[in-house]
Amino acid sequence: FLLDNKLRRAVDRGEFVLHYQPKRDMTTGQVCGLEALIRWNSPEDGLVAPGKFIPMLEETGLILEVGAWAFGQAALERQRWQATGMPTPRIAVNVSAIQIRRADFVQSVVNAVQAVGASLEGIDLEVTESLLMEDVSGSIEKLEDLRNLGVNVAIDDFGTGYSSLYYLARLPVQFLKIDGSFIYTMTASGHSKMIVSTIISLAHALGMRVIAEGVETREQQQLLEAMHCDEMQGYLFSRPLPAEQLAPFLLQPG
Ligand code: G
Ligand code: G
Ligand code: MN
Ligand code: NA
Repeated sequence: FLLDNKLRRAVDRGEFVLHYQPKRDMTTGQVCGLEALIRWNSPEDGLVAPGKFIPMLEETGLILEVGAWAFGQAALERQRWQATGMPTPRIAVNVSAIQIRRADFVQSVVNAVQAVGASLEGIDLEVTESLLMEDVSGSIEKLEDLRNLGVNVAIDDFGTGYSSLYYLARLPVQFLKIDGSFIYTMTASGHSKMIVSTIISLAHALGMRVIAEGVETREQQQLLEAMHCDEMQGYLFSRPLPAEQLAPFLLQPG
């Protein structure tokens, strides 16, 4: 209950920040997108990772408020970079089950960016596969509304849930993100390597682009290149960075 109160206060005081992890286009070598990853800048505890507070935000329902804030903040920061003439890749925002299950989810995203005087231009989202499979018809409808607003959708942590391939083909989704656990074990395990290459083929057959997450070594990158993976994300390319450290990164040539 203590954390509960601290989080309520954190929401009221605006103690959350977004860090941005660049995604690299494996063909051009350039930054082709950013993933927004929330942190809690706590006066008592410093920068707190999302694993430590997202579950509590979900339990208390505060995730609705914070999740909406994340969309507004990402749209606003992107608009500010754009105004300074900086290259402005698309930004993907993570969403929780509790957010997307709500009938007013799409409208809440639209409202959140309008409230800060920004637009949805260049904003995408990431959602886990189990979440979409929970309510396929409801998901399809919302994802289609989002696509009509120019928002791309990535299925996050792909390979760890229970996807129905039947439904996967029907979801209006543009990206699959291969879970980092497969990338991590890929160089040692023939199984993981086979799973990764199969996911890449599957995604391409369905007309989706593939993002490998958690890429930490050159060896992993080279394997992924040989498998025609489209994008990579991970410490090898860049850690998640605060907005003010991103500028030099976005300006560097591939
Ligand atoms: O670095 P990392 O510790 O940033 O993120 C851990 C987890 O927290 C990831 O699974 C990520 O999807 C989730 N996460 C990060 N930012 C957000 C956010 O703004 N909203 C939600 N719902 N989840 C987030
Ligand atoms: O949203 P998602 O569950 O995909 O969150 C991505 C998580 O992976 C974040 O916690 C992020 O900080 C973390 N991450 C990003 N790159 C790497 C990496 O190269 N290695 C590891 N171990 N974690 C990473
Ligand atoms: Mn993600
Ligand atoms: Na993930």
